[in-house]
Amino acid sequence: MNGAELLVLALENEGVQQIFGIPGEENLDFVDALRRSTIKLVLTRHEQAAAFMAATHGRLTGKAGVCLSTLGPGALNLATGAGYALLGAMPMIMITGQKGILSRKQARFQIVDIVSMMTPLTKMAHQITSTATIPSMVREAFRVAQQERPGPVHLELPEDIARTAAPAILPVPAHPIDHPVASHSGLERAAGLILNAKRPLIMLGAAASRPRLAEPLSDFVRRLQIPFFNTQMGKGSVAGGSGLYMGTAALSERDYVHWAIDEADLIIAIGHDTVEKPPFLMGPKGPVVLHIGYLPATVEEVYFPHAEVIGDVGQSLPLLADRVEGRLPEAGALLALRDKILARIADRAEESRYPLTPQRLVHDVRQAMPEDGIVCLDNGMYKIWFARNYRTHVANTLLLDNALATMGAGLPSAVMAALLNPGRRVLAVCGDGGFMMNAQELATAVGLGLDLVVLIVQDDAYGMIRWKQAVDGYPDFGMTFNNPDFVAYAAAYGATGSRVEGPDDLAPTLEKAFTRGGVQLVTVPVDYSENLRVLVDELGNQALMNRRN
Ligand SMILES: Cc1ncc(C[n+]2csc(CCOP(=O)(O)OP(=O)(O)O)c2C)c(N)n1
Ligand SMILES: [Mg+2]
Repeated sequence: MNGAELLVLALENEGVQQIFGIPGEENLDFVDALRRSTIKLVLTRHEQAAAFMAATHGRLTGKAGVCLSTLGPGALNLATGAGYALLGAMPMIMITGQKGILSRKQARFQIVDIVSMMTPLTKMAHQITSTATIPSMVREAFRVAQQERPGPVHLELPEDIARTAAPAILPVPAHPIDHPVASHSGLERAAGLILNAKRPLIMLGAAASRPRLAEPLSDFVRRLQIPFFNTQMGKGSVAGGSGLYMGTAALSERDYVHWAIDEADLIIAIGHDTVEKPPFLMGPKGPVVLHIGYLPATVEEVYFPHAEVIGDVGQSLPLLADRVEGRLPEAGALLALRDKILARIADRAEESRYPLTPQRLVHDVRQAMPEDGIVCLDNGMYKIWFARNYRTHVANTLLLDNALATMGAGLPSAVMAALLNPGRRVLAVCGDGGFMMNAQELATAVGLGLDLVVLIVQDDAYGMIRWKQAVDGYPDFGMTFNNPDFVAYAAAYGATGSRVEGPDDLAPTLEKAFTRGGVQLVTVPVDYSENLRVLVDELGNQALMNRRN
């Protein structure tokens, strides 16, 4: 057995079923060991996409996804994916090759210091320098990647270590890890705050979307009957129509959901992670914030909780509910605002206009998606509209990145979601800018034989930046571009393309695309004048009126 075979054995021991990436010659022993293993090698067309796929595996399953690249250029291409997994708290292992470390037959050709590059982008980055350490290093890598707060880990395997004879060491078996449970005093303090609140509100943050939390969270909300809102990455974590959903905070202030936030005297923030664009801004005047998380909150200018319940969230929630359930006559105080908020959000959702308004676009996508369908967003202006307007009923059915907020992850994340959920509808929603950043992964999707629909929101521009430019009073400059013919582009990959050509055409076009199966590309033109009308004029005026009152 050589080092590469021992590494593959250790990965099998962790339950790894597929590795995404692009090998280089320094990985050939590793690839050969994969050939003789149970692990499938999924080739992508760019390492960045491989990292997005592996990270999404971690996000959706809690088990680290694995990606692979060569040294230098390939490893550098993983950097954005590392940042995505680090900020997004997604467990991922990145394995990269390197020239031999025991001699330097090619001098410095292709060598850059990848471990140093990865160090600030990961929870841990190591070069493997001895075959004997491989089993323990791999176990440690998965433990670190998967344990709260999850994130990426990098292992570099130099080609001579890969080829060196390895001692027959068994992989280190994984043992069950229980998270520490919240302290009695923390739970009592929290219960006291909740019992005293006159207008309590729950906020579900990014960590609330951990796959194992869906049930305890839903139970908690149902038992307390306190209304809740989400951050963008906390969307969909309460199952079913609870009647308690108050909205999603896609903006930091002044949106309709902030009517409730501004009225609340206690916000119970479950799993909030300050990597997200702030869902509300704390200031000297309140409200009181109770932070429930696996780890203490980082203290920020805009987030400095007054009390915390730290420990396994899945265990904290029932313990807390036991202390307050049935003793909260004011639990629903803020519910009076619910209808008003949701009605404002739904405004113009069914308006027939061509090009489509973002509201109509979100509405029609929801029509085409069953409750358990998964929508994976890239980054662009439409993300704000989906976060505000798209109602979710099942955990992790709207995947978006409000942490690194990188363009280019929409399609790769959807490829992973489709691979993991072959029976469910999966839709990638990308801008015409973001789609083109990893459009080559259409080839990966077609090669994998996936059923996947990609919706391109077309404005022939980097719309979000164009919008910011306008809002900040700059002249309209430099943000528009020419697009390829997306239908022909899809056909070139062996996928099928279609265009939405009328105001009422989107839902039926999506329906047709899902029914046909395979990889389907649908383009829809969008009218982004609503960005100014709603997100600036309407909400700006609203804020002024609120101030006058
Ligand atoms: C990799 C990367 N580059 C640049 C940005 C900055 N940025 C955020 S949104 C955006 C425009 C996105 O354009 P598009 O994908 O067409 O979506 P639209 O806003 O037009 O709907 C840009 C350039 C980013 N977030 N990520
Ligand atoms: Mg665009």
